[in-house]
Parts: sequence; C-alpha cells; structure tokens
Amino acid sequence: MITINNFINGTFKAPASGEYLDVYNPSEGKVYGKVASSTSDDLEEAVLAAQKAFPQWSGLPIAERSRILLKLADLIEANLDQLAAAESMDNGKPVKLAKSVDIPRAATNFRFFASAIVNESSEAHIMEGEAVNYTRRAPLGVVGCISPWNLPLYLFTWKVAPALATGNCVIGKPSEITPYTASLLCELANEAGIPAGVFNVLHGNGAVIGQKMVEHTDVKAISFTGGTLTGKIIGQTAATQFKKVSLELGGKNPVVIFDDCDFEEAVSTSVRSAFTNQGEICLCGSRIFVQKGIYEKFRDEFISRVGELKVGNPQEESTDLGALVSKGHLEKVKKYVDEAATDGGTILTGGKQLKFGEGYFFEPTVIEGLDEYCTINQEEVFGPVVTLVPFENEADAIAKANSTQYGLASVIWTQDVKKAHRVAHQIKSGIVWVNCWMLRDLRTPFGGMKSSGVGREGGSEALRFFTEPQNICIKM
Ligand code: TXE
Repeated sequence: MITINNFINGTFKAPASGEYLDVYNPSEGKVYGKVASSTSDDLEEAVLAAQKAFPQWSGLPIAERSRILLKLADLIEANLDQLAAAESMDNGKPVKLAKSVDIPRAATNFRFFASAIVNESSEAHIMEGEAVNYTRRAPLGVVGCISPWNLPLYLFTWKVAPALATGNCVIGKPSEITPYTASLLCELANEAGIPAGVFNVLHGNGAVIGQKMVEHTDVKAISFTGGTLTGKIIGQTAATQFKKVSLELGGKNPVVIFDDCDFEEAVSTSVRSAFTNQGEICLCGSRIFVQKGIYEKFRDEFISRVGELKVGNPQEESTDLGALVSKGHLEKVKKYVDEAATDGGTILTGGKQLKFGEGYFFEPTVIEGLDEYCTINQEEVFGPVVTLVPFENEADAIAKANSTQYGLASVIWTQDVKKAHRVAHQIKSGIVWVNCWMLRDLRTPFGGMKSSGVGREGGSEALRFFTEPQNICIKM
C-alpha cells in the first residue's frame, strides 16, 4: 500500500485531519494506496509557506529560475519509466501512451515555460515628446493550480510550469482520483533545487480542499481544468473576490468530414481522435459528422478499424485502450450508451463492459441513427463512445457542429483550402484542427468558447494570466 501525503514547505506531511481517501488501480479495480484528505489547517500551512518563499523566488534572476525549471524537466525525463508506470497504474491508461505522450509532455511543459521567460519582452507606449509608458508584469504571489484525472501529470504541469516560471509560489491540487505522479513530481522538485515553500501540493476531495483554495483570500488566482459544473462553482466563488480564474472545461467536439477529404487520413485520424486515452481527453472528437456522399463508405471503414483496437492490460505494449478511470465513471459511460439505445440509436460496434478481472474496461463504441439534439450528442461522455451523423452540405455541417453548449475543439477534413477557412471561421470552438488532430504548438492559445471555459492557456496567454500588468508612465 502506497501512502500519498501532502507536500508543504519542501517536505511530505500527513494531513492535519489524519484522514485519507482510497486510491484505486482501475485496471484491477483494487485499492493500491491512500491519499491525504486535506482540510483548512493544511491549506493555512501551505499558504504561509508559499507566502514566506515568495520574495526570494520572485526576486531570483530570470535565468536562475529558468535553470532550476530546466533541471526539473531533465529529471522528469530521467525518471520517464517510473512516472509512466505510476500514471498507468493510477489512471488505467496504456503505459505506452504515458511513456510517449503524458510524461514527455510534462517535461516539455517545464522546458517550454523556462525558455519562454528568458525570451519575454514587455511593451512600451511612447507619447511623442510627452511621456513614455512601459508595462511591468509582476507575479501575483500565491496561486492555485487544480487539475483533473484524465492526463494527470501532463495537465498539472501545464499550469504549474507557467505559474512558477513567472515567479509565483504554487499550491497544486491534483485530482484525488489520480494523485500519484504529482506526488512523485514533488520529490523531483526538491532534487531540482526548487526552494522550500515555492511549490506545495495538497491532496483531497475537490469540494473540500479545492473549494477552500478558491475561497482563500491569499490565493490570488486559480487555474482550473475539469468538468463544466465544477468550473461554474469555481467561477461563482472566485467572482465574489474578483479573483483571477482560468477555466478549461468540458467539450463535445465535432469532427466534420467532407466528401473531398483525404479519406485514408480522415478515417485513421478519426479513430485516434475518438479513442486515444479511452476517449478521456477533453479534445477527443466524440461527434463525427460525415457528408452524405461518403457516409456509408466512411462508416464501414471506421467500424472495421475500430474492430482492430485492442482493449486490455495497460502494461502490455500492444494495448490500445486501457481501463476507464473509476467505477463511477464506467457506470456513467454505460448509462449514456444505454440511453442512446433507448433513444433509438443503433450500436454499430462495442457498447458493453469488458470483463478482465475487476477492472473498469469498456469496449470502443460507435453509435448511429441519432440526431444532434439527443442526450449523447449534447452531453460530455468522456469515454470511448462516438456517434456518426450524416450531413448534407456546408451550412448543415456548421449548424450541427455548433449545436451544443460546448466550444472547445473541432476537426475539419477537406482538401479545399477555401472551404476549410470558411467553415473554421464559423465553428464556435477555441481550437480548430484542419486535416489533423492534437497537433500542438505550445505557443498557441489553448482553451474553449461557450461552456467550455473562460480564458486561454499556453504561450504568452499563460504568462499573462499568472502576472499582473502595471503601466508606469514617466513624463519626459
Ligand atoms: O471533474 P471535477 P471530475 C469532465 C468529464 C468528467 C467530469 C467530472 O465529463 O466526467 O468532468 O470529472 C477538483 N472547487 N472532465 O469529477 O470534479 C477535483 O478535486 C475546487 C473534463 O474528475 O471537475 C479535481 O482536482 N476544486 C475534463 C478537479 O477539480 C474542485 C477533465 C477536477 O474535478 C471542486 C476531467 C471545487 N468545488 C473531467 N470540485 C477536461 N475538460 O479536461 C472538484 N474539484
């Protein structure tokens, strides 16, 4: 049994309450450890430690802060195998995915922001003959980073890296469902030379300790990724203090396939965009709209490829889909599939739980015969389930793509460049991929429209979020 404690002021500490939550290995359906259940007492201690560390950390020369974060990136890479194994055990994802995507990206997050701060410049606005204005961007102080269970270390570091790079001290709150790699990161942070108190991690129930972090007046900003309902609560709480928030929330992403697409690439990438990480990525394309002329051809080829995916032991290199993250989540996915069948949908492939011991496995599932307004095409399932829906023309495709409350990402498949631009400009989503998926340049703004969030992460957007601009006007 592994015990995962809080990390405050550079040391691991049992929670003040002495209480812990169970942590499960979803591929076995068994408890493998326990994680601290934090309360306000732990938060007060972490806030004090962070406040004490802030003057020194924010006052370090940028090159020195950058050097420490680059060392942390190197240490993540040096510990790739251990971190990937931990991520896979905790989340249920294939270890090959953790090794090739999650953990390398965590290292890249630190490397990217450590380099970005060295290359940052600020603006000057000159009033000819009168005055010069320059913008100073100062760190906020103590900030909170709250992350979900689907890409645990990847999304945690996507927030922590820019927060630290800009000179803030961090209180991190990883998902209580997948807390392990954030805890391993704390050991590496010490080894990299991050001073005590600069980076703290509190574990526990989101509605308890996460909520307390949002309420705390000395936590100056909250960067959050998770469900839309949670985001709403956080936004409401933060608004009473005019606290800065960045909210990366759910998605119901459309994949629009025109009949002039590169068919082979559209099929193979759509399989990836549907089922990578068991469909538990906010960017997965879960509503596939196919132009009528190629609908049957696409459907048959898509189903045949989905049939080749191997679901099973996440430790095996040949596994494509591992286990869903929790029993509760498995039940939620099953409920959506059952409801889709009741609504008149035809399950073309999959649709059932797979029995490997006590693990939470579910078949990759493709459903057709439902319109865009039924529950499964409106709500985020966040599992290995996609629907196929035919469309007539450009206008119909755009209307269907925009028919949900969400607006995170979308994918367009066409070889007509003008059409690609036209359609991209009319789809209400923060990210549009044309003839590709998950091609990520970390300098680009990342985030969603409508109920998919507020604010953007990535590149200079993240550097700006974690700093306060101050205009200084000097008379000439
Ligand atoms: O997310 P939560 P959950 C979606 C997906 C999933 C659903 C719920 O549809 O089924 O959200 O997942 C912390 N104040 N996404 O339950 O609850 C919590 O402890 C402060 C989309 O895991 O939003 C965790 O650390 N914090 C998504 C984090 O918030 C609170 C990724 C996310 O938990 C809190 C994951 C509160 N009141 C799920 N309540 C994406 N878009 O990437 C909870 N938390």
